[in-house]
Amino acid sequence: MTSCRRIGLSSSHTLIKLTLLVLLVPIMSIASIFQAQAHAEPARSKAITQSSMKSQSTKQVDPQEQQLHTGWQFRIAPEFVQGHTDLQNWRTAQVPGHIHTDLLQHNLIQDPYVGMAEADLQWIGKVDWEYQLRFDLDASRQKHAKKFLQFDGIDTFAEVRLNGEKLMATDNAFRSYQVDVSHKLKARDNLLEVRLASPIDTMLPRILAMPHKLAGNYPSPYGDEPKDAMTANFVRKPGYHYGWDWGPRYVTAGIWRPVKLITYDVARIEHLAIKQKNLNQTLAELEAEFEIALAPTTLASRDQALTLEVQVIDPDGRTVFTQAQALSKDVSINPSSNNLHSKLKMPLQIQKPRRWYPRGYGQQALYKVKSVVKQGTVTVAEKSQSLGLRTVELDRRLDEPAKADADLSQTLMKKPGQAFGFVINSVPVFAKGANLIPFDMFPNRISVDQQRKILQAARDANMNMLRIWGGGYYENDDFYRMADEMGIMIWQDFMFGGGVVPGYDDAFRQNVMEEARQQVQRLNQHPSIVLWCGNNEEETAWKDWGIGKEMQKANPDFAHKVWRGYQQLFGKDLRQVVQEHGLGVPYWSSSPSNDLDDKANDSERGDKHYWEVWGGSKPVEEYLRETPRFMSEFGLQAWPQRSTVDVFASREQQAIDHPVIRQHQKFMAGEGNARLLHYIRANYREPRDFDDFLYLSQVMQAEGITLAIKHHRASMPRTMGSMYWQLNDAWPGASWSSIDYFGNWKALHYQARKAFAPTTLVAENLDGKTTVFVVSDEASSRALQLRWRVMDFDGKVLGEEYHPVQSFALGSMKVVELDNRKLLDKRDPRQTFLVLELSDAKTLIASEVVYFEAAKNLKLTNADVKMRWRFKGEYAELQLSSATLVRMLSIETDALKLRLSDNYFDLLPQQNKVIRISKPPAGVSWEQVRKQLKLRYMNQ
Ligand code: BMA
Repeated sequence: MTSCRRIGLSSSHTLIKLTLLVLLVPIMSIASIFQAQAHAEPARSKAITQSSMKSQSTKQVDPQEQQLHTGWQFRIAPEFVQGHTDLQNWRTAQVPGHIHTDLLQHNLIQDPYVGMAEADLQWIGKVDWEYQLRFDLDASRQKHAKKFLQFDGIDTFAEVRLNGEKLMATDNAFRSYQVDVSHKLKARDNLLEVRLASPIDTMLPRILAMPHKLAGNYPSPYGDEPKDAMTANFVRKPGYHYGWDWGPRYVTAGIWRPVKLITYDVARIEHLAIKQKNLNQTLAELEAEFEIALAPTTLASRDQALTLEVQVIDPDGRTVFTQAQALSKDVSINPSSNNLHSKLKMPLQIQKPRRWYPRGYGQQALYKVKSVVKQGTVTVAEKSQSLGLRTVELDRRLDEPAKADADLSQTLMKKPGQAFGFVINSVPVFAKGANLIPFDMFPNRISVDQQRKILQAARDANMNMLRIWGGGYYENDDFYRMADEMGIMIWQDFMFGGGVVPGYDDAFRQNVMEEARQQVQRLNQHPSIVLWCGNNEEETAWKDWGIGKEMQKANPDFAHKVWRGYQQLFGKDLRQVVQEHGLGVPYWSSSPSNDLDDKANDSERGDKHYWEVWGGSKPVEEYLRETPRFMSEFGLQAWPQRSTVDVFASREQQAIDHPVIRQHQKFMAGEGNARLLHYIRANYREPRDFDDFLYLSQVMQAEGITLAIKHHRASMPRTMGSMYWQLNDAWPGASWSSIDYFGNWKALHYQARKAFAPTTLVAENLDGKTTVFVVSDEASSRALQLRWRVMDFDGKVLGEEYHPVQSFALGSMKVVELDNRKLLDKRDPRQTFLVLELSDAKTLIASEVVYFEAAKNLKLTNADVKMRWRFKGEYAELQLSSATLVRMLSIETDALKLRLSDNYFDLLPQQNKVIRISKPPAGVSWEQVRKQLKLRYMNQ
């Protein structure tokens, strides 16, 4: 059974047929598109990213670790050879990697992102695979007393053997597994074997035997698993691999995170957690907690004492604290690894500490804590960690009863509303951002540079928070390190993405707890992480989508057991892990929720996912009537630009209802385009052709989402966050993202940058009134000036006023409410508009344009946009101007991959707008840019 929440408008909406376009460009492979990518991207030979590409990671190399990444091979498991004889021989494999990308690397399958590949590739998830590595032990490591094999991530059901002997079985892709192999390794020719079982078929017998199934999210349309016996919610594996409403179904398998050999002779620093005891202007009092594993030989030789030396280095590289302490010989056995270990606490102090702030609120000061274990004067173990000092609180205050309410008894009876907002270093921070989904179906082929590009785009759009959504995976260390450096706060979901999970099953919960402990311990030093959240939409699915009620009807006892299991896992167990290991970061049981309050998705309390617009087909203006405490999800779809569509569809296939296009539109199995047309038709025009459809979908998305963002910001402090769904894409296709799979900005991303600007103007046109607000995330108030003009489309000013305003620090202020009828003064609303500008003594800070009619009703004249070029070597300036108003001008550079300082804007009559354009990639001349660049706008 699946959820039916976002269905709304019927699919009976007739799709328009578009004239088939002439085939101009053959389908490019994902590979060649990547090659044509921005010059910053290194060239790659295939869709597959070579491991060498990932070398940009700045992570320090630990001398006790050796990566086991070269020399792996793969093949299909012998029992599955029938029908796949071509796969029975060993071939070179990429580790870390995925089976799909290995098959693609050897041209054994078609590109999973191109055309209609999906149905044909489902068999990959239904067979077993084998990986093997032969390796010698480095001479330097042979003599080490302790040797461990560590897999940081195996996806998912694996049996691991070393030299013929079974080492372990795994069943959780989010866990790291470590085995002691001190007595199992040979000097030469070790054989490490990993057999990966089909995730679907491993689970299926168990699910089929259940009298009542648990509702999952997206059933497979391909028959690889029964629609009423979904396996995904029982498996600790990225949920989106099983298909989502923005991505394909590829139930992949693989050794997807690093494999290491860890060896040492004396000691190893396993964990370091730095607790903040007290933080004020003059002093930071910290306590470093070490867990140090010791080799038995170390204990035997009590003659040479071990010391731990710690050094704190400030953001400028100066050592500001040092401390040494003898290592106690009080050791215990670590139950999870069976290692001898010693726990040690050491107080640290930093005078005049510099704090870490989210972007826009201060600097991202990062200290470094270096620790070494010494035996005499010899360093035997070391560990470095960065440290950001900051406090995080969740504002959960109850609303005070409304004073103006005449009927006191009514007021007292009403349950008070309850805030949800982040307070960092005692400053209430309005969260501006978006939801992040996985970067790829096969995440390991994404390089650190590609991750950085997406994070940088978030930062460039004035965002300060991203939510790592629960249907994917926990990101790698590099990602969080970059978020720390950029000041992007991270709302981290645990990996539960919708669909009921068997929380009642003790073994399942134990498995999750170990995963959670590992992940929280791995990530707790990152100041960017400001929230751990139990899951995505599981509570609301149970309470609001009918899942709980249906199960209650079918089997009340089982329903009771399932809900109890939910409360145990998300209400207690995960909360406890975060309390123990999260270093003070708050826990929230589900998004949306009020942390297990009666109602899960409440506009008065907690965080909100609002999908009446899009899912419920309500008009975008409804965003102005929804004012929650924290908007953690809302979204509108748009298609990516033409060059991205070219990757998977030929020009002939590029029509709204073509099967290839529908295959890349996952909302309601291809019906999402009807929903898009519904919104485009409501406010804009009928798309003239497929290109126009792409353009209008982006314009619609940008204007709709920024309407909501601005409303949320204007509603501060009642509303303290605006996080749209979704920032990025996992493959090239239609989705709610503002950046496409290749990193290209959609219209929304340009407009979100303005809507999220530190200080801006908001003009809400609703019910015949235009209400103007000034909102600001700046720490102090400023004297500003507001000017507004009523104009016609030829630029004639019909009325003008100036108002001094004092902006409100960290808040929103209503400046004026204007009556639209008075503003218009009987003039035609179809050719009159309002321009508002906010400036300080010197510069224009923000501007807003208000129309009194939907774009489709405006009497736009056929504008003649003048382009004037100035070439400056490294960049060019393009000056755009027009005598009359140009609505939603888009500069289309398509496959050229140029960076533009702005795009998708209204060009006011007689305005001169200068756009800065980055230098084209090697091999493309400015002359070509000039010829290929096209303008598109609503007037045409
Ligand atoms: C949100 C998410 C996803 C989904 C998106 C669009 O609520 O949590 O599950 O992809 O909506 O429907």
